Amino acid sequence: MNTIDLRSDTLTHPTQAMRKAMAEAEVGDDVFSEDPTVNRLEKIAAEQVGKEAAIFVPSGTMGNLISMLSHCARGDEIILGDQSHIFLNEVGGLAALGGIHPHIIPNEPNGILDLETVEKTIRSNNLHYPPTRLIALENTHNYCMGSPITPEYMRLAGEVARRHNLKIHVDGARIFNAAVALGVDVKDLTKDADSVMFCLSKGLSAPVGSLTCGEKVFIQKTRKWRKMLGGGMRQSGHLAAAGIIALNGLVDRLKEDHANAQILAQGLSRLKGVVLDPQLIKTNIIFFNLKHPTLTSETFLNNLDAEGIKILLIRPAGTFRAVLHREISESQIKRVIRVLEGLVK
Ligand code: TLP
Repeated sequence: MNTIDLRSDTLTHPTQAMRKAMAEAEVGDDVFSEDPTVNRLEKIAAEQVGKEAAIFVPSGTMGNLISMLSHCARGDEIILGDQSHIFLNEVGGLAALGGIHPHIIPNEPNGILDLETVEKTIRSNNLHYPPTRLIALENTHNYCMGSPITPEYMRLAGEVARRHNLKIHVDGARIFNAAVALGVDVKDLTKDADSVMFCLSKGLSAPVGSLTCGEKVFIQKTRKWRKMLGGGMRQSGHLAAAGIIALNGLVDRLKEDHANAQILAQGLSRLKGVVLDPQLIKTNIIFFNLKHPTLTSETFLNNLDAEGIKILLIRPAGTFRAVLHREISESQIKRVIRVLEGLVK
C-alpha cells in the first residue's frame, strides 16, 4: 500500500532532475563565497523576488531569524500575528537569541494583520517603551488556511511602515504558492517588503534550503548572523543545485496542488461532522475541524493511518491539517475521500 502523506509539503522528495543536478553540481567553499552554484542560486532568487541580493540558508526558521536579527537590535520590538509561524513554531528564537520583543496582535482569518491595529500598536517615542522596528507578515499564511496575501494589502502595509519608519519582513515560506494562486508576479508581493524569506524545501520539492532576500547591505549583515548561528555551509552547491531546478521549473505546477486541495476540501466539507468551508481554501493547505458524535480525533487518525493516509493533528480537540504537494495525485485524493466517507458515517 502506497502511503498518502498529507502532513506537510516539506515531505516532498527531490525530483530525478534535481538528483542529477545535485550529483553533478560545480561546488566550492561557500563561506569564502566561492561556491558557483550557491552564487547562481542566490542571483536567481534575488532576481525572481526583485531584490538586490539573497543568501542561501539551511531552513526557513534560520532565514526568518537572521532577517529579524539584522533588522532589529536587542530590546527592539516586532509586530507580528498571533497565528504566525515565527511566533508559534520557531522556538521563540527572536526573543531567546535576539533579545527582540514580540508584540503580538491577532491575525485576521485570511492571515493579514489589520492595519489600523498595526498602526495603533506602533510605540510612541516614550522612555518606557521598546522601539518598534519591524512588521512581520506571512504569505501564504500557513495557520490561516494557507491564505495568500494580495499585492494591494502589501502596498497598504508598505505605506504604514514607511509612515512610521519601520521595516517589513515577509515570511514567504510559500510565497510562490501565493503568486500562483493570485495569478501575479512574485515581485508584486515583495516590492513593499524590505526582506523576504522563501523556502525551496516545501512545495518546490528541493531537499533542503531557503533564501532570504533584500538589499545588499542587509544581506551582508545576515551573512554574519548566519555564520554565528552555525549556518555557514561549505560545498552547499550540491543543495543549491536542486533549488535552481525548483525555481526554474517547479513553480507553475504548484497550481496542481491548489486544484487538488480544492477537490479534497470539497470532499471533506460534505462529510458528517467535518467543519470546513472549501471556499476559504485558495492554495495547498487545508485546516478542518472534526466534530463527530462518536469518532474521536485519535480513532480518526488511527483509522486513516491503517489505510496508509497521514494527516496532521494540530489541536487534540479535533483540528487537523492536510497539505497537498507534488507527490499527491488527483486519484490519490479521490481515494482519500472514499476512505473518509467510509470512516465518517
Ligand atoms: N512549516 C512547517 C512546520 O514547521 C509547521 C510545516 O509543515 O508547515 N514559515 C512558515 C510559514 C512555515 O510554514 C515554515 C515551516 C517555516 C517558516 C519554517 O521553515 P523550516 O521548517 O524550513 O525551518
